[in-house]
Amino acid sequence: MKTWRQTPVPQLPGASGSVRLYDSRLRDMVEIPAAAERSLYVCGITPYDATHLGHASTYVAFDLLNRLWRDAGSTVTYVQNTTDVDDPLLERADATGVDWRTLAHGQIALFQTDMEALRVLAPDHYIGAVESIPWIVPEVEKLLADGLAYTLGGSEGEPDGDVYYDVTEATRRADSDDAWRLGHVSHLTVAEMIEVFGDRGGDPDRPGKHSPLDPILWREARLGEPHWDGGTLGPGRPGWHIECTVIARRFLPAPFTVQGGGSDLAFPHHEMGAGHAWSMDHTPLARHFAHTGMVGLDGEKMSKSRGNLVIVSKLRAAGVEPAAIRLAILANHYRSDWEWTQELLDGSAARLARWREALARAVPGSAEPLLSELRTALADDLDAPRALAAVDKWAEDAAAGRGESAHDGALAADAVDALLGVALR
Ligand code: 5CA
Ligand code: ZN
Repeated sequence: MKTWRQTPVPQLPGASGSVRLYDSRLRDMVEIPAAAERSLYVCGITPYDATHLGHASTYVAFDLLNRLWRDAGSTVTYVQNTTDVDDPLLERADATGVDWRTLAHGQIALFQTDMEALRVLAPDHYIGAVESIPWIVPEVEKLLADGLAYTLGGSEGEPDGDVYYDVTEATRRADSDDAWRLGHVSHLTVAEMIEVFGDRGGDPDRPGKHSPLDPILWREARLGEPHWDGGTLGPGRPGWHIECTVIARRFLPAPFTVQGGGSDLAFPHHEMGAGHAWSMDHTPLARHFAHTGMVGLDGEKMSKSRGNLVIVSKLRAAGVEPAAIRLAILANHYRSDWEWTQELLDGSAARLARWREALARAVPGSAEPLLSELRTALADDLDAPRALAAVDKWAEDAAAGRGESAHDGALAADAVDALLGVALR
């Protein structure tokens, strides 16, 4: 699938080094050394509604990592999917009388425009679930053949032939520290998993499953639902977790460096994806898992299903500058849960104006130390609030002094652009 237009990144003198990142599987900080190659998979949107601030903050967070690795001289391979066929998308299409493909294509186009406006670097591969179906079918067939998946007989209202992943059997086969077992990524207890599974795309109450937590791998065609050739599986469509697993395996090394997404994806999505990958070829899916905090509005997680949304494209249409939106996101640490407010946005627009005014009055010799502070802050678990404070200080010094170093103004602007993704000129 087409990705969005690439944002130019200014070249900076010197280079970033290793990055400390909180790995949510290890529940600890890890030191990721600078290396020639780095790989990143960030779970993309389900395109049934417009991009909201929660989505945007997740993509901006991983964009910081992407930028930092590039600044360290790494060649980064970045893959993002889009879940362009799924239950919520089909339900929305039905409810609004729009063809599901038209809905998905429209929302993907809008998302890509938002990402471009927010200067999120484009992925190297932007892959839809639909286009990945021919790669998924053989993997599900193999899991069945290996006894790690099973087919469910029909029950009331459900046809024969849905294929489920057997989490108990996969856990039973775990034979090394690296091997996946249920809870390997999310560390939730079984009771906690069961509690959230139903709200996060799972079907804990479906009769006949070996475990309530078994996720679906292949859903047999239902009347009126889109379906594709599934080889020996019969016509149908894939389950959510196997899509990301197969896409990541196809376009990235095994294991790749970081799997990213919001904290709501740790379970079941990243948990099950890691399981599928291990079951496929006894290699971890990703070396590290990183999760962003949830953005809320009026005390609740911002979500399409709740409808309490601040939509990026609507803000832009109302004349809000994307750089101000990006700064509002960066004012919060990516791992914290935070609230979107109008004051936050107003404050960010004012900050952007202060930084811009400072460019022409830069104190001579001030840009190199700023660049190094930005690198240090971001290398410490992507500490964007600390990076913003460093630019604030730099801008205050510029406003207070009589300097007007064109060199320092230009270098500071390049540093803010390359590392924070905020264009000041
Ligand atoms: N298509 C799947 C991933 S394969 C999906 O979760 N789509 S989504 O549209 O629901 O979310 C896209 C990304 O935004 C995910 O990484 C999700 O964790 C993140 N996200 C969703 N809501 C929020 C929120 N309120 N705050 C922060 N991140 C969020
Ligand atoms: Zn995903």
